[in-house]
Amino acid sequence: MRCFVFCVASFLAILAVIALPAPAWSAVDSYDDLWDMSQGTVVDATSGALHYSDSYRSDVRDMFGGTYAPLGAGVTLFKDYNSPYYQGGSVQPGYVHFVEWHTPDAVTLRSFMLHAQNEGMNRRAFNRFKLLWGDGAGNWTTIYDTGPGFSYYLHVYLESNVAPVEAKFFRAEFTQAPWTDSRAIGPRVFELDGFDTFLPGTVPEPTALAVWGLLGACGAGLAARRRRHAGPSHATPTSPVARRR
Ligand SMILES: [Ca+2]
Repeated sequence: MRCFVFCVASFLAILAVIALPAPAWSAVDSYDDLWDMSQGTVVDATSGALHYSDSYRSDVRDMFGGTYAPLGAGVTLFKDYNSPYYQGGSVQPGYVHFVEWHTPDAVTLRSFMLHAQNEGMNRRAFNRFKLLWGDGAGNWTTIYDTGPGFSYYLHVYLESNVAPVEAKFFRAEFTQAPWTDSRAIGPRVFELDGFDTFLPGTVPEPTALAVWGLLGACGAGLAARRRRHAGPSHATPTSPVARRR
């Protein structure tokens, strides 16, 4: 009985701790993340940002916290066409816009956040996003892939944990979505952030682990008490390998 009371009291105490208000978290652009220009990130290659003239151009570095572009500083617009004043669309649905960058030193990536916004009517939209890491020798491995058919209406914060990867070279791909207005085609990306932590609230907190550990211990204790009252068990021990099967 004393064990039961102890377990219940401990469980309620821990519940009181984890019931305390947790800091609210909402998706916001970060300017000190692993990939931010403020941390020394360097863009190595890109399919191209919108560039009609020196004063009417975007900059791919602006999706990493930069403010280089005279057109919409802080936001990257990928190219609409290959060259200024060329009215034939060189960017077709399915075209893969990309950017490659590296960090000063290898980092451990555990999550990312992509903030993008089209302009309605599928202007500046993409329908697939891929994130990859590289070995510096031109070999790329996928970290995250929405798969084809990804869609969002107007505004998206795409965020996800990833299997931790230690890398210095990264690549992002945005597949051109069909458009309904040919005056604005190239995807519009506000920010792409990388983090060495998992997204808050998506992994078990130590207190939660303590609850499950305590429940497990209590369950084992109560089961042992039942066995003592019920007499010896004749169950055949099962090996860990057999249990996994
Ligand atoms: Ca950033």
